[in-house]
Amino acid sequence: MHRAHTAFSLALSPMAHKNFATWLLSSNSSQKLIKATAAAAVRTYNSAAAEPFANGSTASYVEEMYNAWLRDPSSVHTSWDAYFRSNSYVSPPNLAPVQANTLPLSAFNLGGAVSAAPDSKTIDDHLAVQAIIRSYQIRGHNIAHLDPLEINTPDLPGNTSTKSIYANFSFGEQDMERQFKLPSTTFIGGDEASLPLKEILNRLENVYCNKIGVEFMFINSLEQCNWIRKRFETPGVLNFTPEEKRLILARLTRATGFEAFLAKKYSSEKRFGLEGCEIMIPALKEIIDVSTELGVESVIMGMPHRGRLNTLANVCRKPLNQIFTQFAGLEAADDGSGDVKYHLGTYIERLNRVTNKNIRLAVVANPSHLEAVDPVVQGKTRAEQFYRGDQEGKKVMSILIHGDAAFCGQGVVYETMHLSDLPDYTTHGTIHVVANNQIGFTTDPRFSRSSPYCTDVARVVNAPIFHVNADDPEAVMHVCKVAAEWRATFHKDCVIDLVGYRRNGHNEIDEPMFTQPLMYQKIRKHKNCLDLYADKLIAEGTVTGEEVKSVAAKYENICEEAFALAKTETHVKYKDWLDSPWSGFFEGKDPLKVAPTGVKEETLIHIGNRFSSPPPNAAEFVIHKGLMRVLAARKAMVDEKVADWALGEAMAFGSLLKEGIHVRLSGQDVERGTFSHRHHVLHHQLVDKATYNSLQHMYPDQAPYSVSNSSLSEYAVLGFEHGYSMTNPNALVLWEAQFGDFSNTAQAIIDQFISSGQSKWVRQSGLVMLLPHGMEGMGPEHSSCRLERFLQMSSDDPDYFPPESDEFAIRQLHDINWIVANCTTPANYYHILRRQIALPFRKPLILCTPKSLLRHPEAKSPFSEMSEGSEFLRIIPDRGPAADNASNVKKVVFCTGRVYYDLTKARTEKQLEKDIAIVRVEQVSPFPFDLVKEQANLYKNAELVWAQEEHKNQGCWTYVQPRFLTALNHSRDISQSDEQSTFSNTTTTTTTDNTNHESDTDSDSNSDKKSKPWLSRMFASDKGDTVATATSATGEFNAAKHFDLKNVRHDFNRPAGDAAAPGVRKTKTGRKISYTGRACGASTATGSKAQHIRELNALLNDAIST
Ligand SMILES: Cc1ncc(C[n+]2csc(CCOP(=O)(O)OP(=O)(O)O)c2C)c(N)n1
Ligand SMILES: [Mg+2]
Repeated sequence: MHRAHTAFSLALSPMAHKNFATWLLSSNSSQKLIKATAAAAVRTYNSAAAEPFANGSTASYVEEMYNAWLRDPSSVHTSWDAYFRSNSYVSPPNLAPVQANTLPLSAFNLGGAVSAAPDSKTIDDHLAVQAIIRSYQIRGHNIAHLDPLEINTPDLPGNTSTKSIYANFSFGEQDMERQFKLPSTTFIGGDEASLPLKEILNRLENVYCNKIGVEFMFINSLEQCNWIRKRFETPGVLNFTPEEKRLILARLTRATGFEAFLAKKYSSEKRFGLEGCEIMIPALKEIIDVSTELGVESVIMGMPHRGRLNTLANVCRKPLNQIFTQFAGLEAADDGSGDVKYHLGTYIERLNRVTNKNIRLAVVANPSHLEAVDPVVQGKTRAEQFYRGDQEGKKVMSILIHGDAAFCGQGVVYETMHLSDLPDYTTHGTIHVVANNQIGFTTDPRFSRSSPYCTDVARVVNAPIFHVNADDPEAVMHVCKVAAEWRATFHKDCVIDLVGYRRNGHNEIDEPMFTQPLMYQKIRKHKNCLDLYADKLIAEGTVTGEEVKSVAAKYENICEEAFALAKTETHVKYKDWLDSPWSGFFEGKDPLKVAPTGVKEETLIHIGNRFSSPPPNAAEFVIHKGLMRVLAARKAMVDEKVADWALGEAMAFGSLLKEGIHVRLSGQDVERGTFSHRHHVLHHQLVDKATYNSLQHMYPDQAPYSVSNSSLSEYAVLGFEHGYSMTNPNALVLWEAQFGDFSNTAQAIIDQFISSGQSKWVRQSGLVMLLPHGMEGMGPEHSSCRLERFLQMSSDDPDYFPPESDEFAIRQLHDINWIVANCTTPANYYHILRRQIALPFRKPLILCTPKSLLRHPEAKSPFSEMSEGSEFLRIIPDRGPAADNASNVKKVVFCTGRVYYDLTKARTEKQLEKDIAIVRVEQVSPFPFDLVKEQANLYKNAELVWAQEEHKNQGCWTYVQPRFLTALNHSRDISQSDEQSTFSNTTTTTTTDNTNHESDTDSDSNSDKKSKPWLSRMFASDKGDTVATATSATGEFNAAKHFDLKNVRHDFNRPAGDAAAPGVRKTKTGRKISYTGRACGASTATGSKAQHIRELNALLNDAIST
């Protein structure tokens, strides 16, 4: 404490930088730096104190100590007093032992002064040399030759020449031959303990200011700093054997040859080539080689467009013909919507020829949204580590590849970085590779970031950053080797910044001279990396010119053969582009059979008892009194055989765990639950970190349960859980938003992955999104999860009533992109969670979850609704007097979610139980057409109303209205000619064809037409012939490819078939559904609590009246 204080005040005192080390500070920013240094001194004091005497980081401290001691020996700690009085080195308390290459100063003949006790000048000079060494280590990267074009330097203050490192110091030419002892914080000496100053400077210059710029001195660990210093400073680290050089050359030849081949064969196609940064391919291979050698068996990669095809071809060794078929515009032979070739993923198992070990490589499919794939890769990696029991990340690792502009521009990079060290999210070190071509589309770095480097974001997690000139293959390989070893040693993130350039425009068709004329003039004259390296190897005699040519020709032949093979392909197969195959999951399964979701009552009782019990060692484990009451209340419910929301959820989790299904719940504050209802983790009130999680102790052979409070991020954490869910279908992965509306900060994950992943990339996911939702007077935020948005993205056709059969529900689920539901009972919540696993396929589930219902006395379910024979109810019909007296019921109110409880209360108060039926739509999408029809038929004389508490333009209304009409039209007599007339706004019907209008009585008779996608139905010719379709098994339709314009019927006012504008279509009997609820609103605001209650009452009055 005392020393920390001293260090702080010394650093702040003007003297601290007057006499010493002023050269460290550039004039214009010195004040800022002094403060920063002061803060850093305090923050990093402990690690600095562990350093041996007079090393770089404590040099100024020791100097000040020494000066203070000269003035007044009693002003310093007695250990320092003893040191300064002694003639030889005495290790002060708490300081690390002398290192192998550290000898007392007195052991040297320092500049001719033969003396047992060095004079103060000698000490000053040594301290200065040490400070110079440290300065190189800290700031050498600022002036390293990183840019192959030599036009961009990091935007840092001060001089960029070497002199700036030590210009203000007083060494002159005469000092250059003086021998200086090397501190233990440098390895430039190798076996030598001292070197002449000139040699010290030369070596430092070479290590830190050449083609590699290492940024690492901000790391808070001395051990890690030393580790890095050793890897870069040790003499000879950059010496490669001829074999190694040939391997680099061969790999570079392939990387370069691949782009050249594509350019030749598909000159007008976009491919986002890697030219200017081809070294990325050998770099990735080096990382993988070294990592495999160190034990890694599976590498999961995420990357954007740039160099993606090259990576697939030359890193993953994906068959070239499969890649080339992507250029041919072939039809798909299977599911998948033909996402562009540089977005598809892949998965390959192969032998690594360098290490002779088997390795799995996956490149995760990624959307255009740059960096969105990062957390997905991390989640997938984490899951793979989990399932392999790889708790330290020794077998599975991730590599994330970034563009320079995206890496610094996209916030999700930062959010993902912050997962890197969290216990339940870490992947034990990710290697980030930035393909830094010093441009983003058309924008220069100086306009796209405010930080000196595009990699600065990584500093927040203390990741070392290795900048390297992409034109120096050997420097790049060294950096990659160090990065792989770093990860294997410390299991922490690190960054490789490959500074190259972009030879062409953003894509190959783009003209870069419009915007970067000078840069491109330089690029045009710049030899490519392969040629530069080949010239070097030829000049030094490692290879001959003929060899270089023959390696290139050989690869071109390989490409030609694959090209010929690709020409024989007639279809692309999306199955070849799956990044997460679920081997064995689909095989032998009936795709339309759902396993039962009810379980034995004794199982429920067992889970309930465990869930409501304190830890087995309850006597020592002190639980908060409030939680004792919660547990007691749970126990009482179990005794009564009823469950509230939290208990229903625990029943679902517990029963799945019993069945061997891993459950993972993640999100902000999920362990307790935002609304303090869950309490899965009990905390010992007296012992830190002592916790008990009963769901982890339900059964001895259960699957693991994990519940994790996450970082305060939606984008990264939702992406992470999505990635986790992709890995293994036999797991229930749930992400919970704090309040439903916060999910919109993860919108890119929702849009780009969750809603569309299957249709784009044939990738299924059973991820559950729990979104607290309900207008409860809490203001514009915290109320709505924006259910309407999820519904709008649902692929459920509003105008198509699928054929009715026993398999209606499962077929709908099979065909939909995701499920959207709003359950009102714990039992239904329990069933829908279990159904996620019971389904023979996986679909994401968007689930509105309640807030006030968590404690609502009526929102409870008897065990009988969860036990064997019970199931998820898509609709919960009215079970009261109205149902017994259906034909006399005057009104049926359909609703979803918590408003149901308000409606029933109002109905009871008004004694209208016989007159008004209330039907809950629990699964909103896919829409339960069949059950709605059934309910409407049951109450045949009743008026039909949809009641919702959300505003009219929000919630379910716009989604359910057209679907109600479709459902109703199937339940009433309605002839085709009648139907014509029911289109009240039909103005320009240009066809006499009625064949697309569905018969209300025989829904199967038109099933062929109905089962066609809407575009196909819309554009079918008058004669009923169909346009060519690319309908996949999942019902996707590639309109762009298959528009047959000859067949297009130009009638956009009135879609053919069963489509109709919402609200205008009526049945023959005039049956329709009307809306009751709030008017449209610009936000989800309901005003003050009082206003909210007024509006809710108005809704209830309206809905509950006859
Ligand atoms: C989130 C997002 N915003 C914008 C874009 C459009 N866009 C595509 S590439 C690109 C430039 C990317 O630059 P950089 O990250 O440096 O990669 P490079 O293309 O240079 O390899 C932009 C802005 C995008 N794909 N994703
Ligand atoms: Mg770029």
